[in-house]
Amino acid sequence: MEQQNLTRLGKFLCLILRHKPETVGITVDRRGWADVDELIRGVNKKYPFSRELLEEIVRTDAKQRYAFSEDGTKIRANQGHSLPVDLGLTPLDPPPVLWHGSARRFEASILEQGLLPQSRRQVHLSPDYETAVAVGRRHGEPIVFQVQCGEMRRDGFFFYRAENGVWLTDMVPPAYLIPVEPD
Ligand code: HQG
Repeated sequence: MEQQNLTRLGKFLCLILRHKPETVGITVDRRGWADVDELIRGVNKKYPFSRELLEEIVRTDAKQRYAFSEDGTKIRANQGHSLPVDLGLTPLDPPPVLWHGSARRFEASILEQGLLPQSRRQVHLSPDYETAVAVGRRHGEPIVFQVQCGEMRRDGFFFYRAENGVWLTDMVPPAYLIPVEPD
């Protein structure tokens, strides 16, 4: 299938698996897993869909947003949920710093309140500066914060790494944020 259509279907899959499984009449379990057959039947009511197409979307997704269960009968989004799921990830020691990209219009509020998960379950942090700039640009003029994760960890905060390399934490108080001006 053409990349453009794959991307469109991928966005729909994100909506279902992260936010609104009811859109296609399915549910996800507390770990975020949806039954693959139910998902295919559900999506099929709106668009022609198949296991092959689902596998192509999962395989070609630029951010590796989805994962199949080991036996291939279930699928979930690796991160980005607003649904109340617990991915069951093991806390990990983070690198000394990670990065968060946001938009200029949120800067004052972030410096006052810290990073909050807003509509998602957790705050998303990028492993490198360039990725953070790209994440920030989705929202407008990008700004980037360097997040002092080593220090946070020593102070008792927990960090998790989603299967696609995105780091997750519950919130980041302003004291651990260093604004970095993009070039
Ligand atoms: C901002 C994408 C005001 C935060 C990306 C962000 C990522 C605050 C926005 C993943 C704030 C929420 C997540 C505060 C945080 N005051 N604004 N106190 N605290 N914000 O989309 O991190 O393509 O929910 O900076 O690549 O942008 O979907 O989070 O700008 O990995 O797979 O509130 O989503 O991946 O926006 O993006 P989002 P995000 P996907």
